[in-house]
Amino acid sequence: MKKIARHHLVFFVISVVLFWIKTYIAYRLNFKITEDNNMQKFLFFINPLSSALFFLGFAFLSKKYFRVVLIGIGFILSFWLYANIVYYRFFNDFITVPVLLQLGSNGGQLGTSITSLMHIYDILYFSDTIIMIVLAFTLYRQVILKSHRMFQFSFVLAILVFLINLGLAENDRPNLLSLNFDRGYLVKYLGEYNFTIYDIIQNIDISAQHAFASGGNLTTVENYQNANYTPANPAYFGKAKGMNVIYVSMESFSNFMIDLKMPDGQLVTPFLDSLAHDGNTFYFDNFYHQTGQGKTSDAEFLMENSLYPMPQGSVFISKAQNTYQATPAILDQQGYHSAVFHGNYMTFWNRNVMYKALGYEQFFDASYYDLVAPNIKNFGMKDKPFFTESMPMLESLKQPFYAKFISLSNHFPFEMDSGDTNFPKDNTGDWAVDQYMQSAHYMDEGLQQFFTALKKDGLYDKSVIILYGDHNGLSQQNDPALAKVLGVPKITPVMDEKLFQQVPLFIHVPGVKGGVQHQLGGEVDVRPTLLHLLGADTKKYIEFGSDLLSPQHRDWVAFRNGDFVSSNLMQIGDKCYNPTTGSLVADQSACNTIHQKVKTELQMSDSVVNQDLLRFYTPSGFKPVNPNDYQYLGAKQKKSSSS
Ligand code: GP9
Ligand code: MN
Repeated sequence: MKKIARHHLVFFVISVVLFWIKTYIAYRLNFKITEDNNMQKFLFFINPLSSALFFLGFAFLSKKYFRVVLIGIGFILSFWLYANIVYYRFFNDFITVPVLLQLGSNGGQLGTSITSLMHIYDILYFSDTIIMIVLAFTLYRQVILKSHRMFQFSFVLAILVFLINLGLAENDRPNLLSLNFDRGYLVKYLGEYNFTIYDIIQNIDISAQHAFASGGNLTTVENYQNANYTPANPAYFGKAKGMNVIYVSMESFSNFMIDLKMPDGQLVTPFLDSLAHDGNTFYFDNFYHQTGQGKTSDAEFLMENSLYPMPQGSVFISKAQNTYQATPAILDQQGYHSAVFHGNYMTFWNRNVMYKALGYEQFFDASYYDLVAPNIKNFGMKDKPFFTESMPMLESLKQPFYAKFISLSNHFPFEMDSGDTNFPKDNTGDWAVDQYMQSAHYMDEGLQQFFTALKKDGLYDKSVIILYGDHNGLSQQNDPALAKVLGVPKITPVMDEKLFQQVPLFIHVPGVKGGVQHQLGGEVDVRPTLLHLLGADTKKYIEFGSDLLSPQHRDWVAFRNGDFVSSNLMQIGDKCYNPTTGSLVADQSACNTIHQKVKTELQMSDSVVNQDLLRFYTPSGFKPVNPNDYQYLGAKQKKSSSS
C-alpha cells in the first residue's frame, strides 16, 4: 500500500489533478467568462485536463529526472497562466503571438505598471508547484522511472480527452475553430493552453502568406483601381466638409422591413420609414450587403476600408495585423477624433486589435456601460440603454468626430424581455420571423430616441448620420413564414436574394436634400461616398467602392460568394436571372461578362488583404497607422463596479 502511494504514477496523477484544479480556480477568479448553459460550465471545468495530461506527460520521457522535469513543466505552465492573468488584469484579453512579438518594442504596452498588477497572494497560482516540490522531497523522494512506456499512454489519453472536449465544444458552438470569433470563447471551450497552441498555428499560417508577398503585386491592383475610379459628383463634393460623422450599424436589419406592416396595419419600423420618406435623408432602397462569415465585423470592414472581407473566416480576426488606410485614419489627417461604441466586450471579434489597425482613438466597450439586468440581452447591451448611456460619452468627444455605434438587440434569436417594447410579435408560426418583427421595432424605437437626443444637444445639425443594415437576420428556412408576411404565394430565388442580401442604407447630411435613391450599391461603396461628401479626394486610396451619388456610379454589386446583381441581371450560383421579372434569362451566358468582372474585383481585393499589400503603399499626405499608438483600457479604472 505504502509502495503504491509512492509510485511514480501516483506522483503524476497528483500533479495533474492539482494543476487542473488550480487552473480552473485561476480561470474563475480572473477571467470574465460567462457560461450560458451546463455544457459550457462542464467544458470550462474539464478543459485544463487535456493540457495537463499532454504537457506533464512529457516528464515520462525522462527516467532519472522524472520528478524534476514534471515539476519544471508544471512551473512553466503555471508561469504562462500567471502571465495571462496579469495581462488580462490590464487588457481584459489573453496573450497572443502578436502581443509577444511586440514585447520587444513596447513592453507589450504594460510599461512600468506590471508590478502594480501583481499581488503577493498570486503566489497561490503556483501552489501546485510548491506542493509537488514538498512531496518530491518527502513522500516521493525515491521515485525514479524504469521505462518511457507511460509517455505513450498519457499522450494518447490527452489527445482522446482533447478530441472529446473539442467535439462537445463544436456541438455547442459550431465553427468554433474555423471562425474563432472571440478569444474568450476559445478559452471557455478549450482552455488557455489549447488556445495558445491554436494561436501559434494560426500565426504561422499568416506569416507564411505575408512573407511571400511583395510590393510588385500592388501594381496590378493600382492599375485596376485607376481604370475603375468613379469621380465625385460636384453637386455633393465637400457638402459635409468639417461635419461630424455618426455611423450606426443596425444589427441583422434587412431592407424588406422598411414600410412593412403587421397584419393589423401597424408599421414595423415607423421611425426608419419616416426617414426613408421625409425627403431630407438619402434612402438607398437598392443596396446590398457584401459580408461573409465575419458578419457585423465584415460590414464594418467594408464600410471603412472599401475592401471586401475574406471569403472564409473573418478579416477582423486573422488579418488584424495588416496595414490599413481606413476612414478613421484618413480623417485623422483632417483633425477628426474617432471613437467606436459597442455594448459588448472589446475582445469580441478581436475588435480591440482591429480597431487600432483602423486608427480608432477610443473604444467605448461594454465596460463603459451599466451591464446589468434589465439592460442586457443576448450579446450585450440592449439598444435603448446603449444609446442613452452613449450620449454623454459622445458629447464628451472633441469635434469634429467620427463615431461608430454598433447596435445589438436585433440579433438572432431576436428575443425581448417583457417591458422592452409594447409592440407585439408577429403570428406566422415561425418563431424567428415573429420575434424578428418585434425586435426590429424595438431597435427602431431605440434609434428614434437616439435621434431625439442628437437633436436636443445640437449634434444632429452638425453631423452626417449614416445608418446601415449590416446583413440579413433571417434566411431561406424562414421563406414559408416570410411569404405570409409579404403576402406572396411563393418566394422565388430572385426574391430570396433580394430579401436576404438587400439592406437599407440611410445618409443624412445637414442642409442637403435627400430622397429615395434607386441606384444599385453595396457596402463597399459607402466609403468613397462619405469621403467625397466630406470633401476628401479618394483617388489616392486603394479602394474598390464607387461613389453612390456620382452619375458615373457603377451598375453592379458583387456579393462575397461571387454572385452579383446588376440593373438587368442577377447571378445566383450558376444561374443567370432577370432581377425584375425573377425569371431565368434565355441566354444563360448573358451574366458572363459581369461575372468575370466580379471575380476579378474580389480577387484583387483578396490579394490586398491576404498579402497585406497596403504595407507597401502610403497615399500622399497619409500618416501610416501605428497600432501601438492606441490603448483601449476599458472603463475599469473609472467604474470598478463593472469589472
Ligand atoms: C456583436 C456582433 C455580433 O459584437 O459582432 O453580431 P454578428 O457578427 O453575429 O452579426
Ligand atoms: Mn451582425
